[in-house]
Amino acid sequence: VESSIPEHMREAWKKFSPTGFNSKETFQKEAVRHIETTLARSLYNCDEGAAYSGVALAFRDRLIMDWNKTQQRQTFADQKRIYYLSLEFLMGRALDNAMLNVGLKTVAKDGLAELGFRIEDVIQQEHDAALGNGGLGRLAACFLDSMASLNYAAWGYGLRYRYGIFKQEIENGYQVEIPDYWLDSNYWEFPRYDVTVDIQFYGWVNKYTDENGKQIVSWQDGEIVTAVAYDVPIPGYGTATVNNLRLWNSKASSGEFDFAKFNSGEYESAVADEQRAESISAVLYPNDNMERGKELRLKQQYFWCAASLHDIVRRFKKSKRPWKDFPDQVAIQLNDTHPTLAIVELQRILIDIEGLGWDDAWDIVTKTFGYTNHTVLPEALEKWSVPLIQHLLPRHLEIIYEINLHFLQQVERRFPKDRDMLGRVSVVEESQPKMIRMAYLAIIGSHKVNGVAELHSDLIKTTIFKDFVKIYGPDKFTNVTNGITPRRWLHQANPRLSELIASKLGSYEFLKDLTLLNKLEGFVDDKEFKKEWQEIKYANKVRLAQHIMAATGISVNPKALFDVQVKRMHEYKRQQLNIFGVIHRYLAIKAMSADERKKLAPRVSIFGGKAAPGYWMAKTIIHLINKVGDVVNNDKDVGDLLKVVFIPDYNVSKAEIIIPASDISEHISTAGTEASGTSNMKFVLNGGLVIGTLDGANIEITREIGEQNVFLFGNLSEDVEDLRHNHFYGNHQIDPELVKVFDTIKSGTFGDAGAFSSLVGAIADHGDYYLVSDDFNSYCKTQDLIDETYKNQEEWISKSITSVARMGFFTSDRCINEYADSIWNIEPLQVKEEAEVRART
Ligand code: C3B
Repeated sequence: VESSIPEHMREAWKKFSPTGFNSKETFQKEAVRHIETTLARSLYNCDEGAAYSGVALAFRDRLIMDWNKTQQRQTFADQKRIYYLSLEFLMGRALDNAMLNVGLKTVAKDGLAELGFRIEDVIQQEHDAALGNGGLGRLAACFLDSMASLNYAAWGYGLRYRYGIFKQEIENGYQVEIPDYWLDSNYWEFPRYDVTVDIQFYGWVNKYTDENGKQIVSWQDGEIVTAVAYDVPIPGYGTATVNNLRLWNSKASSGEFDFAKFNSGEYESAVADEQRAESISAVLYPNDNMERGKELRLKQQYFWCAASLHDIVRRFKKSKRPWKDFPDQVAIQLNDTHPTLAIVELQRILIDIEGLGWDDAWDIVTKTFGYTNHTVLPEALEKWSVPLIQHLLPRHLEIIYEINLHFLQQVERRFPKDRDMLGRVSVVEESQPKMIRMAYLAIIGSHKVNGVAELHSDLIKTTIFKDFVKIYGPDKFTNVTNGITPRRWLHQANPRLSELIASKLGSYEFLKDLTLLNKLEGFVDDKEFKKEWQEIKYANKVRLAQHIMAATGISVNPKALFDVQVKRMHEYKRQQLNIFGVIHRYLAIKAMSADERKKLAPRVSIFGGKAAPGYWMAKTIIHLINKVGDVVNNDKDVGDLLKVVFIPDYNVSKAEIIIPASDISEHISTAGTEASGTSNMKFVLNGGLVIGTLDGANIEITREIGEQNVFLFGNLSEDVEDLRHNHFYGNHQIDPELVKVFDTIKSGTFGDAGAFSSLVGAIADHGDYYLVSDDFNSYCKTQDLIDETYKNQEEWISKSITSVARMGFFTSDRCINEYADSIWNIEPLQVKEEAEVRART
């Protein structure tokens, strides 16, 4: 408040507040001004990169004006806020989204054309913001979009990695990782050098009684690293709300950078200290569904949790409310267990710094937090070794033990006869070394725990968290099925389809209320409409074919059936099942007569996805896909009937090209392993059909769009355990068709067979944990059914339209409203009418 301009001077100020642009001319004026002054370029020296920069800066100005007003409005309203803590925000590009959300894309398009640029080319200059691995990170980005679009007062908190997820290149069929330095020409962040938090590590715990006889606990010495805030504006669609994503950057605290050392000539060692501090936010860990227990990762987690909580507490304290009001003002959502230390940190702040009693503090903590679980895979469930936490965060370890003690006492009172229960649910795993089970800590410290699709939410209740359901009762556990933002994943990725839909529904209102799509069902028999629908798919396939040519040199026929599997490479997602199916198809084609070949629908099998750099098996699958491609694509017998493509460096902006171009996409995880999946929703929303197992959100998609519109196959999740058991203790027979595929690989058809022996061996000799062999037959049969169905284009298009019409449920807007209702207990903050109404183009 001290920093605000005195009342009587505000008129002078307001006179000069920027008003932004809303016409072609004013847009051009702003863009050219930025190009000539901010960037020091001229009309003799302006390439597409400079044009992008100028346009981005102009739109950034626009956003930040609304951002300022939103922040004022939210401060003034003094209502509850949502804080979404996520180590990953996979945002992709920002410019197109900003143009769309402020409703000025047409203005920019026309303005740019007059200045000599095509808007598509300019948009493509932007480097993806790739601060995430896959589904979990992209979900966080969709949530930010929905929270702003629905006018919730919401902040995202994350880390400002200097290097996002690595760039993938393919060399001789192998994945090669290239660092993704993305911060040059990033116009979408505002450094707040004045918003800093000092974060402590290491040191020791001092306990003493002060002069008033009070017990004091103080965490002393150790090392201090400073967190500096970088703010990223998050515009809502069709609203003036612009929320904030705050990313923390680590730097040496001024105390840490040792000037004495520096002056005394120990320059290198002073710089080394500085670099050590900066390394905390240097790089995103590239593992998806896999935790590796590295000390630097734990440092990242604490650094980010502590900085965020400090910020949240600082904001709350400005309101001068009593502490018991904290949960009425603050809802913190934990995106998986990565931010679980925030629970411990809030308890520490309340008892050690603010002087609350344990029980009062703990009551506040548990009312504040909600925890979302995103996986049941054992290798992804976080555990941290006790010695490591002891070393890095000695006070937090004490608090964790105390939380556990209180919890176990409560369990013992409720289940006095069940001694095993205590060992099973203890936060401390009695291993060597002892480990802290972060998911258990997250459950104990939260008032709600949710899974991300119905099957997944049921599974966590009956498997990994079964005991906790007994202890807390079923109401603590809930489901919120994931969703996606239709702004990016329909309108932005597939503008022509969006336009066609709008022409039938009369407006773009469906982008705000996706259930309106159901009106499309009225047009499934409209010949003209169906023709346009088909043409748009074809145009999207032509666009993808061009990208494939540019990226890989492979020529594909856009009239062929495009069969796509793009997602992180993981054994449980079973890209190996897909490529084995492709080999099976290749063998079948080779064995066909010329006549039979004529009847087959040509197909392009398209793969994309990154493997974690240390995940050998996933890398082997990439290698096999590429080697199969080399052989199949150059086989004269095959021609256009089958092409196999691996698109390198799958990311958000490539997804926007790939997804609208698919006829069939594959979501074929072993039943019970894929918590939800979200690309399945994106593909169907863009008029693609899916082949899938009864896993994750596939089940709910099927329920919504109808079984006749989905190609389902494979074993059910309830049978997986028995099947696995049989592989080890029964007589494990590999499917004979799969044996032929293996024999082909072993014969060296795709190069050195030794390169693939571990992949084949995992199935043939080591128990086939992911049930590839069990599902192979029904997978291949279902693929044959797809070929048949595709031949009847009329029927195919009807399925496509009907499916899109029934996808309303899967918007992240619905999902966020459910969180708001059942977990956060928060209402939107309405924006005044005049600001609300915006041109939507
Ligand atoms: C993913 C899951 O694997 C997906 O099924 C799910 O749709 C998304 O989260 C979003 O809920 N996930 C991930 O990307 N990374 C993890 N560490 C755990 C789950």
